[in-house]
Amino acid sequence: MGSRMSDTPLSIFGRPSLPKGPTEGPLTVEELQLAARNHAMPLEALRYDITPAGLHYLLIHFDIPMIDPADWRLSIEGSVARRLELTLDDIRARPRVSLPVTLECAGNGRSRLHPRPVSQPWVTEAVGTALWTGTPLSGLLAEAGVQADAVEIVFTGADHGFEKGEELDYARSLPVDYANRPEILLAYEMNGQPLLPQHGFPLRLLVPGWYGMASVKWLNRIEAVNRPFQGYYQATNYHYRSGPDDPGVPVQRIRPRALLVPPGDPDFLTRQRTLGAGPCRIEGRAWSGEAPIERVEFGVDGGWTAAELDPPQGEFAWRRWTCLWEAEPGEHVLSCRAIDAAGNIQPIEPNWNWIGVGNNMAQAIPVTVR
Ligand SMILES: Nc1nc2c(c(=O)[nH]1)N[C@H]1C(S)=C(S)[C@@H](COP(=O)(O)O)O[C@H]1N2
Ligand SMILES: [Mo]
Repeated sequence: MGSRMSDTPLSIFGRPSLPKGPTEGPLTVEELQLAARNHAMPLEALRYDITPAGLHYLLIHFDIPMIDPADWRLSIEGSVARRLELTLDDIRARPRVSLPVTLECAGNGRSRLHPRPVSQPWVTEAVGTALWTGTPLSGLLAEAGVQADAVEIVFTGADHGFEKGEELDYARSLPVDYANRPEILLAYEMNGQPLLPQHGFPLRLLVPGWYGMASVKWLNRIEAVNRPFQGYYQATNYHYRSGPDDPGVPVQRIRPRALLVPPGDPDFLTRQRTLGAGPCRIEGRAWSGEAPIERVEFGVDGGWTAAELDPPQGEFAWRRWTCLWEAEPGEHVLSCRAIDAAGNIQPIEPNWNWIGVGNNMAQAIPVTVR
């Protein structure tokens, strides 16, 4: 018992301290606690063009704020000609746009890294595609009159907490020019319903094509600033860093990824799949925030075949693909990889970095064919 305790940090109470950096050690209770709060999208939900809201992944750093829409206001302030303070009805009265958008957490794939950065331990399914409805941010920025000296727009959510000893609001920024792109929305509906509390009710920013961290939930303040924003989630976190002393480069667009719906039936505990021999229609989805999806390949035991692509359902949403597989009896590992029009090809090997972001290594699904 004593010796087990020393190498197993698995006790909620009086547990030894967390590993200081990436680790090969057992999963900690802190990671389990995060994984239970922030769920992924079950892979079978890749079958839907639009992910039902309850199956969409979630990533919430602090607590979900409870917001009474009657008291809630959005302020647009800072380096603007007119400070605006808007109710939800004011925002709903502005031009209305709906866009299918695939969101993916930058940490997706983290738990497949060796050593593993200690954080939300995603496997491969921190993704979802919703039909988001809102008003283009550019219209409200024009109403407020962003001044010529402004360089960035800062977006702040109502949630609040601590990370690495710093007391924080969740806040992110975009360059002024980027913030004016037409696809950037202030979204108040997801799949035709008001946002759920966990997805940012009553209003969230949506930055299509970028990893999820850019799409600030529970948005209540927009500020035009005249120097680059240095907030924790902008300047410190969400960087590709080689080690603790490397400032790294900012995480922005979603790297290409394809996922397949695991065929056959799962074992409850291991999720090992079993299916019958013969022709098997494999289906999946592929997306990239860098450029349109150009090709998807389906892999069996290290050999690759081109998949068929369905028509795209929008510039910012995943694309369905299928491939007919002649399943032969035995043990196999199924995989897939996406290639985009900018020539980005999804790697087979892990993309390691200090905080475990952007690991788009190909999925690997062991199956037994009988
Ligand atoms: N205010 C706020 N916005 C946030 C977050 C957060 O914790 N607080 N998490 C971000 C991250 S890291 C991701 S991946 C997405 C997740 O959005 P979803 O939970 O709606 O899928 O929200 C982003 N916006
Ligand atoms: Mo995320």
